Amino acid sequence: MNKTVPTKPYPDQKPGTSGLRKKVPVFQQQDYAENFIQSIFDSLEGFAGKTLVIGGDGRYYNREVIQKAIKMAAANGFGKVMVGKGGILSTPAASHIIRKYKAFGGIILSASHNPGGPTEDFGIKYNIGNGGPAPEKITDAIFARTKVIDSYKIADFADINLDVIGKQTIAGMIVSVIDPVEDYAALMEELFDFGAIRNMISLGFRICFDAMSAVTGPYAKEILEIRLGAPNGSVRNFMPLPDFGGHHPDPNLVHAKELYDEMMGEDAPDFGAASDGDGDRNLIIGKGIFVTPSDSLAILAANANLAPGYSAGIAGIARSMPTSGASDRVAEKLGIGSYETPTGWKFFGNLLDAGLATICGEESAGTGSNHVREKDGLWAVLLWLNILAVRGESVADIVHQHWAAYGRNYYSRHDYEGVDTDAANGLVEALRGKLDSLPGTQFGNLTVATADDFAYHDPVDKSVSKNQGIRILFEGGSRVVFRLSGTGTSGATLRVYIERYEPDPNRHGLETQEALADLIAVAETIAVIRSRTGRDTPSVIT
Ligand code: G16
Repeated sequence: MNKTVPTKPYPDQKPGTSGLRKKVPVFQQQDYAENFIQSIFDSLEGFAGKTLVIGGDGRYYNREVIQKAIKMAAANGFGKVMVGKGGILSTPAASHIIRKYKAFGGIILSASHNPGGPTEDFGIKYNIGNGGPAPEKITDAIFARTKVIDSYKIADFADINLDVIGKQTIAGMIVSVIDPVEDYAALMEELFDFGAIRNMISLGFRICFDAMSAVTGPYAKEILEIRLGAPNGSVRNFMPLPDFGGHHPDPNLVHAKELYDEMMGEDAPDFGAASDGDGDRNLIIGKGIFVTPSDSLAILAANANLAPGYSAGIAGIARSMPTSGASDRVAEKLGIGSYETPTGWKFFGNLLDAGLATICGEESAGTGSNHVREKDGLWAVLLWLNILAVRGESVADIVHQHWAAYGRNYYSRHDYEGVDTDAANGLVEALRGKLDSLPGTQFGNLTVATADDFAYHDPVDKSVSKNQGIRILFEGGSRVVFRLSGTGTSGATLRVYIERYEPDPNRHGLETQEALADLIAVAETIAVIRSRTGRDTPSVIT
């Protein structure tokens, strides 16, 4: 039986960079999740009788919201729901399942790399039929709807047993509980030369993959250990836990420090990697060398043709604006298109659908291709392994050769987390006010060439997205970018992105922060970060 339940709007359901993210107690307020899910459905047309994919990263409150979403999908007229066993679906696997089974769309429950638990973060995002995050047109409509919603529809049936694979019809809708790993693993086997990777591993190549007690555990176990033969224990922290074992499932040098330390140690494995809460981010570390996400994007794109799935070459490379320009040089050499988009995977969707870009990436540890419409952590790991197996060289050798051929983009991001929102907005406003006067200004050896607030003109649907980050570009190609994160859940996070291009191979051996010291100082001079935020140092440096 379907019920229509009266409700009152919440004013704070604006989707951010990647869906709605809030603390669990916020989501636990009466009808909070229901309002958002109904607002998603109310913003869509033509889904009657169609399929909806539902899954999440297993974090605290995942199962409860999945039950609500299934019952609401039934009451709203979907014909079928496909849900991952245990409520589990990594973000890239969900994207693949939406595409493979031609679903109408999908609801993914995740707050990505943010911590989980009763007082930590939760999130809901909607992906469209191409498997990618809903574009701004839809997220804007969802937000508008949340502000006026007065009722939601929900079917009245007992909770679905999510732990048994199988199909049942309930309230006129098919509910299919599926293996979350199988389809995804099969796709990876199509794209990569599993034989070559298996052979490399059998000859003693050692892998260490940290699943960070998050969703990629079951995927990595199946693919790396079972299908590729890496010894038991190569995948660690592989059980998805509702609180990620109390850690941030964020694969960066701060939260994956143990892995980093091991990879810098004496008897380090050949290849270290980690993924985040929902499996779309990646961290790549070779023996003795961390590969920045921006470099990883460039190197993967330059060598993608070594993997069977990309042997015909790639059509173009897209990167988010704050990501370093390293991949632009690869695109130039390959004679293919390069695209600069705002932060947020949703902006790559049109370029991938139109066949303009094949490989996309972001400085925030995301890389992916046209195989799905999300970034994909394990995909990046497997493409690296495929390249290593074919080239027979170490990660460090491959990186150094890449720099020698293309030049090195020294790159770092400084995050100031949990800053007072007004102070952060004030800082950005003040920067905007300075943009016109900055060009030509000299700071030590650095002269500002241009300064602007990045606006993106989508070449496919011609939409324009403004205010996507303050860029200060210096003569010679260095730059500093300032923007506020769209994924935080408390206060504001100021991100400062710092980049310097160094063509001379004799100067490729500097320590990153040292190489960027003058730019870091100029960022402080221009934005007055310390006094505006009250912080002496960044909370995280990546
Ligand atoms: C999300 C988006 C990414 C974005 C990242 C950081 O990643 O999908 O496109 O780069 O957030 O965004 P921000 O700088 O606004 O915090 P994820 O892995 O959190 O879904």
